[in-house]
Amino acid sequence: MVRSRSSSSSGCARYLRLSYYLKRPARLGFAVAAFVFVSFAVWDRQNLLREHDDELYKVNEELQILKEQLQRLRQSVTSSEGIIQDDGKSINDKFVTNDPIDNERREKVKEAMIHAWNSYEKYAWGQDELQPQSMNGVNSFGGLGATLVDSLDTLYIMGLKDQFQKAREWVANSLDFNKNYEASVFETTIRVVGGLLSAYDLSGDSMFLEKAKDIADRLLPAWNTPTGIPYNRINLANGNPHNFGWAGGDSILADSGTEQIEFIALSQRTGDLKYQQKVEGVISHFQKTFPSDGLLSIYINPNSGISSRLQITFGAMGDSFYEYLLKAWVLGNRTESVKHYREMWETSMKGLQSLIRKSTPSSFTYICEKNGDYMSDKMDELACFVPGMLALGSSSYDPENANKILSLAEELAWTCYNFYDTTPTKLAGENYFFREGQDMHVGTSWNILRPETVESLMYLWRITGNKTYKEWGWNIFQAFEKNSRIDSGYVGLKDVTTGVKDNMMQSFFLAETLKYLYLLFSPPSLISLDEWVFNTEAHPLKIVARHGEGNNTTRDVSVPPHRRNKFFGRKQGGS
Ligand code: DMJ
Repeated sequence: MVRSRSSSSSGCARYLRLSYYLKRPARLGFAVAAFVFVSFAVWDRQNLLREHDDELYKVNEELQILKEQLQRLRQSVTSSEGIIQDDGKSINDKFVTNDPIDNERREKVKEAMIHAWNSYEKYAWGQDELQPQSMNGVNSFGGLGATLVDSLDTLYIMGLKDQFQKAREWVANSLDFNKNYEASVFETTIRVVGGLLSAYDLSGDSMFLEKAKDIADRLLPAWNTPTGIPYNRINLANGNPHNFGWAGGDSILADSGTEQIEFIALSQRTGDLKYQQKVEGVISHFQKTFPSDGLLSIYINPNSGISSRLQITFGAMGDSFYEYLLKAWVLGNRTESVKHYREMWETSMKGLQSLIRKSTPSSFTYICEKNGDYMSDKMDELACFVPGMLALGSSSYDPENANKILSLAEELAWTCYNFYDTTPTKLAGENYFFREGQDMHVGTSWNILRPETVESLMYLWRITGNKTYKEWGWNIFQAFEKNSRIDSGYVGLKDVTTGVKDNMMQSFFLAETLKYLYLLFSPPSLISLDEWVFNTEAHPLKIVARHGEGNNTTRDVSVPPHRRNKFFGRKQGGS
């Protein structure tokens, strides 16, 4: 038995010896064939598994897109019962307040929108902006129907169904992006991509999404730089990007860091990650060298990533970069994968606090600008978006810091309101200087119908419940009615101290100023801040979970599984 067991084991062992095969070529041939066959079978199976993995990934992505479309369809059914089917006189009870004064004021704002829209329709239909005094249109953005696209969601939210429908037909049949025009990447993104995406989110009409994709595809080559920081202008027809001549070859901070939420939203809605990857590359670049105060110069070289001039501001050219750090986190459902946006934003808010000063004698809180080491006591009205941003971001701090941030927001809102209240027309100038013993005084004295202060009032009222903010908003609205309304639309003022009028109805007056005022007198459930995030042009985008994510996962969704596997395989192999 013992012998026979050992002979049987040595019988098996001989198959492992090379000499066994070398003795007979037939055996060798058979062994090689068997080896090739088995290797092929294993390789083929692994390939099948990988393909299966890829397929599964694609199916999951499609499923996610279908889910989102379904969600939007449901929403548009709700909307057609509530918002859009409405003729404006019988808006769904859900969106009417119990307060007759609010309702009356809201109707007044809506009437202002109808007046602005009718004027645009009559004198400038399909053009970028209306010049109300001369009663003609101008194509200040390359002929992309800026006012029309910027107004879509405002019309929708206000229940102006016929106007929305007519504008929708123009977008479907006449909006053509194939223009030999050097477009601003920033302006085109916030107004056109943002406006179309918001119209899509509200209505569920996929034509808007197709159009948003078309224009975003034309903008994408702007991000092809060594650092990923985009050039700020691009030819819409041939895709040649470059920077503004006056910026000496540099890119501008706000122009380069205010595309995140539109492009991430576009990736979420199309399932194509290329948009998200481009704009997130910019943030990854900044993240590597983010300063401890989180404040970046408004001039950055897109080739080297270096800022040769240190100029810091929460006003023109800096503003919405900080706004989008917070809003990319909100749009990303405040999950782990977008945590870095929140962290960067909180760092920048520490930096912001280092720029805060108080005026004398009245103790108005204001935000300085910084040029090198020099602090300038100048604040743009543009920086009046800050109170709203702080209020929006305040709730996720610990209670002590939340209070501190909210108090700062309220102090700054008081200053911004006084930018309006202290002028003879009760409309704010473009910027203000603060001098020892003299509080604030107007610097550049025009008013171009900007929204930032009423935007902040809307956030502050929603977040604190303090009705004073509604009163301030109403006063500002009345000042616009008194000074800016003419028979053929709304104009800005060349000078807020004299009331002399200009000849331009800015598209953001319809997109932002009137929308925020309307929402200020509406219940907070209308475009709830829990479900929507406003882009910097006041276009609400629906908050949806990022692809393949639950609420608190850390998975990197920008890399499909087969690529992750390959990368992991290479690392494991040590090569
Ligand atoms: C708008 O286009 C946007 O709000 C932008 O962020 C700043 N400038 C105007 C409004 O003032």
